[in-house]
Amino acid sequence: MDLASKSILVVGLGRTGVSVARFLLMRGANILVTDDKNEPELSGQIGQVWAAAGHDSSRVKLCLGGTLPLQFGKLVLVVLSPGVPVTHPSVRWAVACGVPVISEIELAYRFLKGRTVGITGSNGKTTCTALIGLILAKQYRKTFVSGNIGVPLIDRVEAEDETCWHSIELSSFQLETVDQFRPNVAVLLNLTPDHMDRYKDMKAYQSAKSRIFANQRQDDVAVLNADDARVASMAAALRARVLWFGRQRPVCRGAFVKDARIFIRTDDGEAALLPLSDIRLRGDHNVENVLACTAAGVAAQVEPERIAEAVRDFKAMEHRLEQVETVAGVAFFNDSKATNVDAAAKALQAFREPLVVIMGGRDKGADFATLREIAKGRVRHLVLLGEAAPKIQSALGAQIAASCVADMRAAVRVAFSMARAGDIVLLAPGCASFDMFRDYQERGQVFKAAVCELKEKNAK
Ligand code: UMA
Repeated sequence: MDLASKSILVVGLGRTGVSVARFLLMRGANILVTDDKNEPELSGQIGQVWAAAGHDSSRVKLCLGGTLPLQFGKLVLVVLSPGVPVTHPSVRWAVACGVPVISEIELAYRFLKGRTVGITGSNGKTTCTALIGLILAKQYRKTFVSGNIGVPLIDRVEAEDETCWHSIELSSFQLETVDQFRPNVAVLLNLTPDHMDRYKDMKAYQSAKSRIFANQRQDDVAVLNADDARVASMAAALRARVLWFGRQRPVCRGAFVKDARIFIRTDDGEAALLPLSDIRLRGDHNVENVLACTAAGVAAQVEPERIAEAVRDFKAMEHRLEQVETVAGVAFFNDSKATNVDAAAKALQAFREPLVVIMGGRDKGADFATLREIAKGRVRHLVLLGEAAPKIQSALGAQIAASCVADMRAAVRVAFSMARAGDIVLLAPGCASFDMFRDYQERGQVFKAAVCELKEKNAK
Protein backbone atom coordinates (compact mmCIF):
# COMPACT_ATOMS: atom_id res chain seq x y z
CA MET A 1 0.00 0.00 0.00
CA ASP A 2 1.69 3.18 -1.17
CA LEU A 3 0.65 6.21 0.85
CA ALA A 4 2.98 8.83 -0.63
CA SER A 5 1.10 11.99 -1.68
CA LYS A 6 -2.27 10.32 -1.03
CA SER A 7 -5.02 12.31 0.72
CA ILE A 8 -6.35 10.46 3.78
CA LEU A 9 -9.03 11.40 6.30
CA VAL A 10 -8.28 10.64 9.98
CA VAL A 11 -11.45 10.58 12.09
CA GLY A 12 -10.95 11.16 15.83
CA LEU A 13 -7.88 12.77 17.36
CA GLY A 14 -7.35 10.81 20.58
CA ARG A 15 -4.51 8.37 21.17
CA THR A 16 -5.34 6.43 18.00
CA GLY A 17 -5.81 9.49 15.77
CA VAL A 18 -2.47 11.04 16.76
CA SER A 19 -0.60 7.78 16.12
CA VAL A 20 -2.36 7.25 12.77
CA ALA A 21 -1.64 10.85 11.71
CA ARG A 22 2.04 10.45 12.62
CA PHE A 23 2.31 7.19 10.68
CA LEU A 24 0.60 8.56 7.57
CA LEU A 25 2.72 11.70 7.53
CA MET A 26 5.88 9.65 7.94
CA ARG A 27 4.84 7.59 4.90
CA GLY A 28 4.37 10.76 2.83
CA ALA A 29 0.56 11.07 2.89
CA ASN A 30 -1.36 14.34 3.27
CA ILE A 31 -3.99 14.25 5.97
CA LEU A 32 -7.31 15.80 6.81
CA VAL A 33 -8.12 15.39 10.51
CA THR A 34 -11.62 15.66 11.91
CA ASP A 35 -12.90 15.51 15.48
CA ASP A 36 -16.10 16.68 17.21
CA LYS A 37 -14.05 18.50 19.84
CA ASN A 38 -12.83 21.97 19.01
CA GLU A 39 -9.30 23.29 18.69
CA PRO A 40 -8.67 24.44 22.29
CA GLU A 41 -9.77 21.04 23.64
CA LEU A 42 -7.35 19.26 21.32
CA SER A 43 -4.37 21.61 21.54
CA GLY A 44 -1.97 18.92 22.83
CA GLN A 45 -2.86 16.45 20.07
CA ILE A 46 -2.79 19.12 17.37
CA GLY A 47 0.71 20.15 18.48
CA GLN A 48 1.89 16.55 18.04
CA VAL A 49 0.40 16.35 14.54
CA TRP A 50 1.96 19.63 13.44
CA ALA A 51 5.34 18.51 14.77
CA ALA A 52 5.03 15.24 12.79
CA ALA A 53 4.25 17.27 9.65
CA GLY A 54 7.29 19.50 10.18
CA HIS A 55 4.76 22.39 10.47
CA ASP A 56 4.06 22.12 6.74
CA SER A 57 0.47 23.38 6.39
CA SER A 58 0.12 21.94 2.89
CA ARG A 59 0.19 18.43 4.40
CA VAL A 60 -2.33 18.80 7.24
CA LYS A 61 -5.84 20.25 7.30
CA LEU A 62 -7.97 20.34 10.43
CA CYS A 63 -11.73 20.16 10.44
CA LEU A 64 -12.79 20.35 14.07
CA GLY A 65 -15.83 21.03 16.26
CA GLY A 66 -18.18 18.73 14.39
CA THR A 67 -18.00 20.43 11.00
CA LEU A 68 -18.02 18.18 7.97
CA PRO A 69 -14.69 17.62 6.20
CA LEU A 70 -13.57 20.25 3.73
CA GLN A 71 -12.80 19.47 0.14
CA PHE A 72 -9.22 18.16 0.35
CA GLY A 73 -7.70 16.69 -2.79
CA LYS A 74 -9.08 13.31 -3.82
CA LEU A 75 -9.59 11.34 -0.65
CA VAL A 76 -8.53 7.71 -1.07
CA LEU A 77 -9.02 6.37 2.44
CA VAL A 78 -10.65 7.06 5.82
CA VAL A 79 -9.02 5.77 9.01
CA LEU A 80 -11.47 5.61 11.87
CA SER A 81 -10.72 5.83 15.61
CA PRO A 82 -12.44 3.06 17.60
CA GLY A 83 -14.56 5.44 19.69
CA VAL A 84 -16.20 6.92 16.59
CA PRO A 85 -19.18 4.91 15.33
CA VAL A 86 -19.63 4.20 11.62
CA THR A 87 -22.86 6.21 11.80
CA HIS A 88 -20.83 9.38 12.43
CA PRO A 89 -21.62 12.08 9.79
CA SER A 90 -18.03 12.25 8.53
CA VAL A 91 -18.04 8.48 7.90
CA ARG A 92 -21.42 8.63 6.18
CA TRP A 93 -20.09 11.46 4.06
CA ALA A 94 -16.98 9.43 3.08
CA VAL A 95 -19.03 6.34 2.31
CA ALA A 96 -21.40 8.42 0.15
CA CYS A 97 -18.32 9.62 -1.77
CA GLY A 98 -17.25 5.97 -2.28
CA VAL A 99 -14.14 6.21 -0.08
CA PRO A 100 -13.15 3.04 1.85
CA VAL A 101 -13.31 3.27 5.66
CA ILE A 102 -10.92 1.16 7.76
CA SER A 103 -9.88 0.95 11.40
CA GLU A 104 -6.41 1.76 12.68
CA ILE A 105 -5.92 -1.99 13.27
CA GLU A 106 -6.55 -2.69 9.58
CA LEU A 107 -4.14 0.05 8.47
CA ALA A 108 -1.46 -1.25 10.85
CA TYR A 109 -2.01 -4.85 9.74
CA ARG A 110 -1.30 -3.98 6.12
CA PHE A 111 2.23 -2.94 7.13
CA LEU A 112 2.86 -5.17 10.15
CA LYS A 113 5.65 -7.74 10.21
CA GLY A 114 5.76 -10.84 12.39
CA ARG A 115 3.05 -13.07 13.82
CA THR A 116 -0.03 -12.08 15.76
CA VAL A 117 -2.29 -13.26 18.55
CA GLY A 118 -5.53 -11.21 18.57
CA ILE A 119 -7.61 -11.25 21.75
CA THR A 120 -11.22 -10.17 22.01
CA GLY A 121 -14.24 -10.81 24.23
CA SER A 122 -16.50 -8.83 26.55
CA ASN A 123 -14.29 -9.25 29.62
CA GLY A 124 -10.74 -10.29 30.44
CA LYS A 125 -9.17 -8.94 27.22
CA THR A 126 -6.57 -6.73 28.85
CA THR A 127 -5.47 -9.31 31.42
CA CYS A 128 -5.20 -11.98 28.70
CA THR A 129 -3.37 -9.68 26.28
CA ALA A 130 -0.79 -8.92 28.97
CA LEU A 131 -0.46 -12.57 30.06
CA ILE A 132 -0.19 -13.83 26.46
CA GLY A 133 2.49 -11.17 25.94
CA LEU A 134 4.39 -12.64 28.90
CA ILE A 135 3.89 -16.24 27.69
CA LEU A 136 5.22 -15.31 24.24
CA ALA A 137 8.15 -13.46 25.81
CA LYS A 138 9.20 -16.64 27.65
CA GLN A 139 9.70 -18.35 24.27
CA TYR A 140 10.42 -15.67 21.67
CA ARG A 141 13.02 -12.91 21.68
CA LYS A 142 10.87 -10.10 20.33
CA THR A 143 7.30 -9.77 21.60
CA PHE A 144 4.99 -6.76 21.82
CA VAL A 145 1.70 -5.97 23.50
CA SER A 146 -0.64 -3.43 21.89
CA GLY A 147 -4.19 -2.48 20.84
CA ASN A 148 -7.11 -1.56 23.10
CA ILE A 149 -4.78 -2.11 26.09
CA GLY A 150 -3.56 1.45 25.41
CA VAL A 151 -0.85 1.35 22.73
CA PRO A 152 -2.18 1.70 19.17
CA LEU A 153 -0.93 -1.19 16.98
CA ILE A 154 0.19 1.35 14.37
CA ASP A 155 2.93 2.47 16.79
CA ARG A 156 4.49 -1.01 16.49
CA VAL A 157 4.73 -1.11 12.71
CA GLU A 158 8.01 0.67 12.04
CA ALA A 159 10.17 -1.01 14.67
CA GLU A 160 9.43 -4.66 14.01
CA ASP A 161 10.63 -7.53 11.81
CA GLU A 162 9.38 -10.98 10.74
CA THR A 163 10.59 -12.69 13.95
CA CYS A 164 8.24 -10.67 16.20
CA TRP A 165 5.16 -11.90 17.99
CA HIS A 166 2.39 -9.41 18.76
CA SER A 167 -0.25 -9.84 21.46
CA ILE A 168 -3.06 -7.48 20.41
CA GLU A 169 -6.14 -6.55 22.44
CA LEU A 170 -9.06 -5.94 20.10
CA SER A 171 -12.33 -4.24 21.03
CA SER A 172 -15.49 -4.76 19.01
CA PHE A 173 -15.10 -1.12 17.92
CA GLN A 174 -11.71 -1.85 16.39
CA LEU A 175 -12.94 -5.01 14.69
CA GLU A 176 -16.02 -3.42 13.05
CA THR A 177 -13.97 -1.95 10.21
CA VAL A 178 -11.25 -4.53 9.63
CA ASP A 179 -11.06 -5.89 6.10
CA GLN A 180 -7.99 -8.10 5.54
CA PHE A 181 -6.84 -8.39 9.17
CA ARG A 182 -5.91 -12.01 9.82
CA PRO A 183 -4.40 -12.97 13.18
CA ASN A 184 -2.41 -16.23 13.29
CA VAL A 185 -4.14 -16.98 16.58
CA ALA A 186 -7.54 -15.42 17.39
CA VAL A 187 -8.92 -15.69 20.93
CA LEU A 188 -12.59 -15.09 21.77
CA LEU A 189 -12.89 -15.10 25.56
CA ASN A 190 -16.62 -14.65 26.17
CA LEU A 191 -19.69 -12.79 24.93
CA THR A 192 -21.99 -10.94 27.32
CA PRO A 193 -23.95 -7.73 26.71
CA ASP A 194 -21.70 -4.65 26.49
CA HIS A 195 -21.75 -1.39 24.53
CA MET A 196 -25.50 -1.72 24.03
CA ASP A 197 -25.52 2.04 23.53
CA ARG A 198 -23.57 1.50 20.28
CA TYR A 199 -25.02 -1.76 18.96
CA LYS A 200 -28.69 -2.24 18.23
CA ASP A 201 -28.69 -5.76 19.73
CA MET A 202 -26.48 -8.66 20.84
CA LYS A 203 -26.41 -10.00 17.30
CA ALA A 204 -24.80 -6.81 15.99
CA TYR A 205 -22.26 -6.84 18.86
CA GLN A 206 -21.44 -10.53 18.25
CA SER A 207 -21.10 -9.88 14.55
CA ALA A 208 -18.48 -7.15 15.21
CA LYS A 209 -16.55 -9.52 17.50
CA SER A 210 -16.70 -12.37 15.00
CA ARG A 211 -14.74 -10.31 12.47
CA ILE A 212 -11.59 -11.44 14.31
CA PHE A 213 -12.04 -14.81 12.52
CA ALA A 214 -13.22 -13.51 9.14
CA ASN A 215 -9.92 -13.90 7.25
CA GLN A 216 -8.41 -16.82 9.15
CA ARG A 217 -7.41 -19.92 7.16
CA GLN A 218 -6.82 -23.58 7.98
CA ASP A 219 -3.26 -22.97 9.19
CA ASP A 220 -4.47 -20.39 11.73
CA VAL A 221 -5.89 -21.18 15.17
CA ALA A 222 -9.10 -19.99 16.82
CA VAL A 223 -9.17 -20.26 20.63
CA LEU A 224 -12.76 -20.54 21.91
CA ASN A 225 -14.50 -20.72 25.28
CA ALA A 226 -16.23 -24.10 25.54
CA ASP A 227 -18.26 -22.93 28.58
CA ASP A 228 -19.82 -19.97 26.74
CA ALA A 229 -22.70 -21.19 24.54
CA ARG A 230 -22.65 -18.11 22.29
CA VAL A 231 -18.91 -18.44 21.67
CA ALA A 232 -18.99 -22.22 21.26
CA SER A 233 -21.76 -22.00 18.66
CA MET A 234 -19.44 -19.99 16.40
CA ALA A 235 -16.98 -22.89 15.91
CA ALA A 236 -18.92 -24.54 13.08
CA ALA A 237 -18.53 -21.55 10.79
CA LEU A 238 -14.75 -21.15 11.23
CA ARG A 239 -12.03 -22.08 8.75
CA ALA A 240 -9.26 -22.03 11.38
CA ARG A 241 -8.33 -25.03 13.53
CA VAL A 242 -10.09 -24.70 16.91
CA LEU A 243 -8.44 -25.03 20.33
CA TRP A 244 -10.87 -24.92 23.27
CA PHE A 245 -10.63 -23.81 26.85
CA GLY A 246 -13.11 -24.78 29.56
CA ARG A 247 -13.26 -24.54 33.34
CA GLN A 248 -16.37 -26.66 33.68
CA ARG A 249 -15.36 -29.83 31.85
CA PRO A 250 -12.44 -31.33 29.87
CA VAL A 251 -12.16 -30.28 26.22
CA CYS A 252 -11.16 -32.46 23.26
CA ARG A 253 -8.19 -30.22 22.33
CA GLY A 254 -6.96 -27.24 24.36
CA ALA A 255 -6.82 -26.31 28.08
CA PHE A 256 -9.11 -27.32 30.96
CA VAL A 257 -9.35 -27.89 34.72
CA LYS A 258 -9.24 -31.34 36.35
CA ASP A 259 -8.47 -32.24 39.98
CA ALA A 260 -7.74 -28.57 40.81
CA ARG A 261 -5.04 -28.45 38.12
CA ILE A 262 -4.76 -26.98 34.65
CA PHE A 263 -4.31 -29.56 31.91
CA ILE A 264 -3.33 -29.25 28.27
CA ARG A 265 -4.68 -31.76 25.76
CA THR A 266 -3.23 -31.94 22.24
CA ASP A 267 -3.13 -34.63 19.54
CA ASP A 268 -0.13 -36.04 21.45
CA GLY A 269 -2.13 -36.59 24.65
CA GLU A 270 -2.89 -34.95 27.97
CA ALA A 271 -0.52 -33.36 30.50
CA ALA A 272 -0.91 -31.42 33.77
CA LEU A 273 0.48 -27.89 33.54
CA LEU A 274 0.15 -26.45 37.07
CA PRO A 275 -2.09 -26.48 40.16
CA LEU A 276 -4.77 -23.77 40.38
CA SER A 277 -3.16 -22.65 43.65
CA ASP A 278 -0.18 -21.35 41.62
CA ILE A 279 -2.40 -18.71 39.96
CA ARG A 280 -1.92 -15.36 41.69
CA LEU A 281 -5.15 -13.79 40.35
CA ARG A 282 -8.45 -13.87 42.27
CA GLY A 283 -11.72 -15.33 41.00
CA ASP A 284 -12.98 -18.13 38.77
CA HIS A 285 -13.08 -15.74 35.83
CA ASN A 286 -9.32 -15.43 36.11
CA VAL A 287 -8.98 -19.23 35.97
CA GLU A 288 -10.86 -18.95 32.64
CA ASN A 289 -8.47 -16.22 31.54
CA VAL A 290 -5.46 -18.38 32.39
CA LEU A 291 -6.98 -21.31 30.47
CA ALA A 292 -7.51 -19.10 27.42
CA CYS A 293 -3.93 -17.84 27.58
CA THR A 294 -2.62 -21.39 28.01
CA ALA A 295 -4.47 -22.50 24.86
CA ALA A 296 -3.17 -19.42 23.00
CA GLY A 297 0.36 -20.27 24.16
CA VAL A 298 -0.05 -23.82 22.83
CA ALA A 299 -1.35 -22.37 19.52
CA ALA A 300 1.74 -20.13 19.33
CA GLN A 301 3.97 -23.16 19.95
CA VAL A 302 5.25 -22.07 23.33
CA GLU A 303 6.60 -24.97 25.38
CA PRO A 304 4.29 -25.95 28.29
CA GLU A 305 6.94 -25.30 31.00
CA ARG A 306 7.32 -21.75 29.71
CA ILE A 307 3.56 -21.20 29.75
CA ALA A 308 3.48 -22.42 33.37
CA GLU A 309 6.38 -20.14 34.29
CA ALA A 310 4.58 -17.09 32.83
CA VAL A 311 1.33 -17.94 34.66
CA ARG A 312 3.21 -18.28 37.96
CA ASP A 313 4.95 -14.93 37.42
CA PHE A 314 1.80 -12.99 36.46
CA LYS A 315 0.22 -10.70 39.07
CA ALA A 316 -3.06 -8.73 39.02
CA MET A 317 -2.87 -5.67 36.80
CA GLU A 318 -3.70 -2.16 37.87
CA HIS A 319 -7.50 -1.51 38.06
CA ARG A 320 -8.35 -5.24 37.79
CA LEU A 321 -9.21 -6.60 41.23
CA GLU A 322 -6.15 -4.73 42.40
CA GLN A 323 -5.66 -4.77 46.18
CA VAL A 324 -5.11 -1.20 47.32
CA GLU A 325 -4.86 -0.86 51.14
CA THR A 326 -6.37 -2.20 54.35
CA VAL A 327 -7.81 0.37 56.76
CA ALA A 328 -8.95 -0.77 60.23
CA GLY A 329 -9.42 -4.34 58.97
CA VAL A 330 -11.34 -3.29 55.84
CA ALA A 331 -9.54 -4.24 52.60
CA PHE A 332 -10.07 -1.99 49.56
CA PHE A 333 -10.02 -3.44 46.01
CA ASN A 334 -9.95 -1.45 42.77
CA ASP A 335 -11.75 -3.07 39.82
CA SER A 336 -12.32 0.16 37.87
CA LYS A 337 -11.94 -1.89 34.66
CA ALA A 338 -15.27 -3.58 35.48
CA THR A 339 -16.98 -1.30 32.97
CA ASN A 340 -19.96 -3.58 32.29
CA VAL A 341 -22.42 -5.56 34.38
CA ASP A 342 -20.89 -8.96 33.66
CA ALA A 343 -17.45 -7.78 34.79
CA ALA A 344 -18.98 -6.33 37.97
CA ALA A 345 -20.74 -9.67 38.60
CA LYS A 346 -17.45 -11.56 38.22
CA ALA A 347 -15.75 -9.16 40.62
CA LEU A 348 -18.47 -9.74 43.26
CA GLN A 349 -18.13 -13.50 42.82
CA ALA A 350 -14.36 -13.36 43.39
CA PHE A 351 -14.83 -12.70 47.14
CA ARG A 352 -16.14 -14.81 50.03
CA GLU A 353 -16.01 -11.89 52.52
CA PRO A 354 -18.99 -9.51 52.98
CA LEU A 355 -18.80 -6.67 50.46
CA VAL A 356 -19.52 -2.97 50.34
CA VAL A 357 -19.61 -2.18 46.62
CA ILE A 358 -19.11 1.16 44.87
CA MET A 359 -20.96 1.18 41.55
CA GLY A 360 -22.13 3.62 38.89
CA GLY A 361 -20.91 5.84 36.08
CA ARG A 362 -22.20 6.15 32.52
CA ASP A 363 -24.80 3.54 31.64
CA LYS A 364 -24.20 1.60 28.42
CA GLY A 365 -27.75 0.31 28.15
CA ALA A 366 -27.09 -2.41 30.74
CA ASP A 367 -29.58 -4.49 32.73
CA PHE A 368 -28.44 -4.15 36.36
CA ALA A 369 -31.22 -6.47 37.59
CA THR A 370 -29.02 -9.40 36.51
CA LEU A 371 -26.86 -8.59 39.57
CA ARG A 372 -29.70 -9.23 42.06
CA GLU A 373 -29.02 -12.93 42.66
CA ILE A 374 -25.24 -12.50 42.85
CA ALA A 375 -25.46 -9.54 45.23
CA LYS A 376 -27.93 -11.28 47.56
CA GLY A 377 -26.16 -12.37 50.75
CA ARG A 378 -22.84 -11.00 49.49
CA VAL A 379 -23.31 -7.25 49.45
CA ARG A 380 -23.84 -5.48 52.76
CA HIS A 381 -24.25 -2.03 51.23
CA LEU A 382 -24.14 -0.34 47.83
CA VAL A 383 -22.61 3.09 47.30
CA LEU A 384 -23.80 4.63 44.03
CA LEU A 385 -22.43 7.51 41.99
CA GLY A 386 -22.61 8.96 38.50
CA GLU A 387 -25.35 9.10 35.87
CA ALA A 388 -26.43 5.48 36.33
CA ALA A 389 -26.98 5.75 40.12
CA PRO A 390 -30.81 6.10 39.94
CA LYS A 391 -31.10 3.22 37.45
CA ILE A 392 -28.96 0.92 39.62
CA GLN A 393 -30.90 1.93 42.72
CA SER A 394 -34.23 1.10 41.13
CA ALA A 395 -32.87 -2.26 39.90
CA LEU A 396 -31.24 -3.34 43.20
CA GLY A 397 -32.36 -0.91 45.91
CA ALA A 398 -35.33 -2.97 47.09
CA GLN A 399 -33.02 -5.77 48.28
CA ILE A 400 -29.80 -4.01 49.18
CA ALA A 401 -29.39 -0.86 51.25
CA ALA A 402 -27.89 1.84 49.04
CA SER A 403 -26.48 5.37 49.44
CA CYS A 404 -26.03 7.85 46.60
CA VAL A 405 -22.97 10.11 46.70
CA ALA A 406 -21.63 12.97 44.58
CA ASP A 407 -18.02 11.94 44.00
CA MET A 408 -15.42 9.22 44.54
CA ARG A 409 -14.01 10.66 47.79
CA ALA A 410 -17.49 10.62 49.31
CA ALA A 411 -18.00 7.10 47.94
CA VAL A 412 -14.88 5.84 49.73
CA ARG A 413 -15.83 7.62 52.96
CA VAL A 414 -19.40 6.28 52.98
CA ALA A 415 -18.29 2.77 51.98
CA PHE A 416 -15.80 2.69 54.86
CA SER A 417 -18.45 3.86 57.33
CA MET A 418 -20.75 1.01 56.22
CA ALA A 419 -18.05 -1.70 56.37
CA ARG A 420 -17.01 -3.80 59.38
CA ALA A 421 -13.56 -5.21 60.09
CA GLY A 422 -13.05 -8.22 57.78
CA ASP A 423 -15.24 -6.77 55.02
CA ILE A 424 -14.08 -5.81 51.53
CA VAL A 425 -14.79 -2.45 49.91
CA LEU A 426 -14.87 -3.09 46.18
CA LEU A 427 -14.96 -0.53 43.37
CA ALA A 428 -16.76 -2.44 40.59
CA PRO A 429 -18.63 0.27 38.64
CA GLY A 430 -20.41 -1.90 36.03
CA CYS A 431 -20.46 1.26 33.90
CA ALA A 432 -18.23 3.40 31.71
CA SER A 433 -16.35 6.22 33.42
CA PHE A 434 -16.83 9.04 30.90
CA ASP A 435 -19.52 10.94 32.87
CA MET A 436 -17.03 11.86 35.63
CA PHE A 437 -13.54 10.82 34.50
CA ARG A 438 -11.30 10.82 31.43
CA ASP A 439 -11.25 7.00 31.44
CA TYR A 440 -11.36 3.99 33.76
CA GLN A 441 -7.69 4.49 34.62
CA GLU A 442 -8.35 7.96 36.00
CA ARG A 443 -11.37 6.64 37.92
CA GLY A 444 -9.17 3.93 39.48
CA GLN A 445 -6.45 6.44 40.35
CA VAL A 446 -8.95 8.77 42.04
CA PHE A 447 -10.34 5.81 44.02
CA LYS A 448 -6.87 4.77 45.15
CA ALA A 449 -5.95 8.33 46.13
CA ALA A 450 -9.15 8.58 48.22
CA VAL A 451 -8.32 5.27 49.94
CA CYS A 452 -4.79 6.47 50.75
CA GLU A 453 -6.21 9.71 52.14
CA LEU A 454 -8.61 7.72 54.32
CA LYS A 455 -5.75 5.53 55.57
CA GLU A 456 -3.68 8.59 56.53
CA LYS A 457 -6.60 10.18 58.37
CA ASN A 458 -7.32 6.93 60.16
CA ALA A 459 -3.71 6.61 61.31
CA LYS A 460 -3.85 9.99 63.13
N1 UMA B 1 -14.71 11.43 18.81
C1 UMA B 1 -15.45 12.17 17.90
N2 UMA B 1 -16.74 11.75 17.64
C2 UMA B 1 -17.28 10.67 18.24
C3 UMA B 1 -16.51 9.92 19.16
C4 UMA B 1 -15.21 10.35 19.43
O1 UMA B 1 -14.98 13.15 17.33
O2 UMA B 1 -18.44 10.35 17.95
C5 UMA B 1 -13.34 11.89 19.11
C6 UMA B 1 -13.23 12.42 20.52
O3 UMA B 1 -13.60 13.79 20.58
C7 UMA B 1 -11.76 12.21 20.86
C8 UMA B 1 -11.37 11.05 19.95
O4 UMA B 1 -12.43 10.81 19.03
O5 UMA B 1 -10.94 13.33 20.57
C9 UMA B 1 -11.15 9.83 20.83
O6 UMA B 1 -11.02 8.70 20.05
P1 UMA B 1 -11.35 7.27 20.67
O7 UMA B 1 -12.62 7.33 21.46
O8 UMA B 1 -11.28 6.27 19.60
O9 UMA B 1 -10.21 7.08 21.78
P2 UMA B 1 -8.62 6.88 21.64
O10 UMA B 1 -8.00 7.88 22.56
O11 UMA B 1 -8.16 6.84 20.26
O12 UMA B 1 -8.48 5.45 22.39
C10 UMA B 1 -8.86 4.27 21.66
C11 UMA B 1 -9.65 3.35 22.59
N3 UMA B 1 -10.86 4.03 23.05
C12 UMA B 1 -12.10 3.61 22.72
O13 UMA B 1 -12.30 2.66 22.04
C13 UMA B 1 -13.26 4.38 23.29
C14 UMA B 1 -8.79 2.95 23.77
O14 UMA B 1 -9.51 1.97 24.51
C15 UMA B 1 -7.50 2.31 23.27
O15 UMA B 1 -6.66 2.04 24.36
C16 UMA B 1 -6.79 3.25 22.30
O16 UMA B 1 -7.69 3.62 21.23
C17 UMA B 1 -5.57 2.58 21.64
O17 UMA B 1 -5.93 1.49 20.86
C18 UMA B 1 -10.09 2.38 25.77
C19 UMA B 1 -11.55 1.96 25.85
O18 UMA B 1 -12.30 2.51 26.64
C20 UMA B 1 -9.33 1.71 26.91
N4 UMA B 1 -11.97 0.95 25.05
C21 UMA B 1 -13.32 0.42 25.13
C22 UMA B 1 -13.41 -0.67 26.19
O19 UMA B 1 -12.37 -1.27 26.53
O20 UMA B 1 -14.55 -0.96 26.63
C23 UMA B 1 -13.69 -0.20 23.79
